[in-house]
Amino acid sequence: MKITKAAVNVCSPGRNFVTFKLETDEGLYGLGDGTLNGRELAVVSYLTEHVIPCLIGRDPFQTEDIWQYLYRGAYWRRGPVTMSAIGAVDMALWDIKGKALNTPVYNLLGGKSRNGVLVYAHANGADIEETIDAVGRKIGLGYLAVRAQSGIPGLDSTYGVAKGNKPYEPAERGLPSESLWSTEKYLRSVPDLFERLRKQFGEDVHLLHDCHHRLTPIEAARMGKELESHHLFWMEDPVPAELQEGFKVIRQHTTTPIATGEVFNTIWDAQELLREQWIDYIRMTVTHAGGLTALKKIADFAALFHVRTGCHGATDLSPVSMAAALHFGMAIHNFGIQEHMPHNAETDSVFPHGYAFEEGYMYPGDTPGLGVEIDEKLAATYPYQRAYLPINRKLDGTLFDW
Ligand code: GCO
Ligand code: MG
Repeated sequence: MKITKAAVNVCSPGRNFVTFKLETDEGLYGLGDGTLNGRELAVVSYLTEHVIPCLIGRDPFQTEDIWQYLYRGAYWRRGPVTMSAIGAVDMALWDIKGKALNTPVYNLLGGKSRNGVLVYAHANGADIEETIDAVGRKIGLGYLAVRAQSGIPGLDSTYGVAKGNKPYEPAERGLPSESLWSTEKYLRSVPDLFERLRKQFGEDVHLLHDCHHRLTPIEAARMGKELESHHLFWMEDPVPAELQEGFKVIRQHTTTPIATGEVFNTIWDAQELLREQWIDYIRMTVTHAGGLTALKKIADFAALFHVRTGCHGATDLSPVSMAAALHFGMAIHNFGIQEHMPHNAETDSVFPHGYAFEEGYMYPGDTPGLGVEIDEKLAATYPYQRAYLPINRKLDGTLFDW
């Protein structure tokens, strides 16, 4: 079998998605997600100008060789744009492989290791009362694990809290909006939120929280300690992770489990965190980590150090990436949990798919390959729109981490 054609589709059914499509001389095609939130067209150009011409004529079964060709062959390694482009190609190749062998992708990754993929939902509220209600609604929908983010008293808007009645969406059309930040106010409010949530919902539900890289190691250590009695499933991205050693301080002070890695793109971003056992969950995605080929190796390496996966699954990852994550989560042994933010109805109709949610778990379905399609005609009715993630400033105006 040979690759005969490749193209990139950009659409915006509510938010932007970059979808890569590979076609073969045997009439099979594969899809991959290359969406990099807020920097979508950089990946499109990388794929169109630099990658597609090199793929024509290759054997799509050579997932390993093509991965190495794109990673080593470019000379310029790593980085979110490069790795999302490689991720998109790799996903499409596995999709083709599954279709050619007439089997779902999870069977190519080791087969089923579990009955379903445990997922966590998002619950957001402007204040503690609203967040408690939102968590209750997610539990009512059948979720067994819920991430809770609440507005902070004294701050107008903050990470994870939706504007108006719309679901929280991590990108906005137009230029970046700005929010205000106070670590002091944040550190005072989070323990109260989880105390109230445990009182209300008991110990059975898994509760998670995302700090979104906003603390220093010693602040994160304090927060982890104060949250210990509320038994969080994890505290996510407590600090920016460029300095992997920063996690050592947190680890020395608290038993609250730690997750990080949604912005990582290769094993080199995490190898010290893993080797030193400073984290409990690694959150890299199939898209941004360079595809299933790379993520499988990362998960196997993490397994040596008792680290499980907790892949990023926000709405800025398309249904193609979601499907890949579910096949992956079904197959690997050290799966921990998968993030699940349901896409809007427009996105679901542009990307018809076989995966489904039921009673706390998701299932990739048994369609050969990844089990996702793209309706290109419909996609064309939702053209690309420039959009950005917000930025964040401290109360005195200093630009801060978002
Ligand atoms: C999460 C994330 C998202 C990201 C967004 C970036 O845990 O789901 O932190 O909200 O910020 O996906 O593109
Ligand atoms: Mg996060």
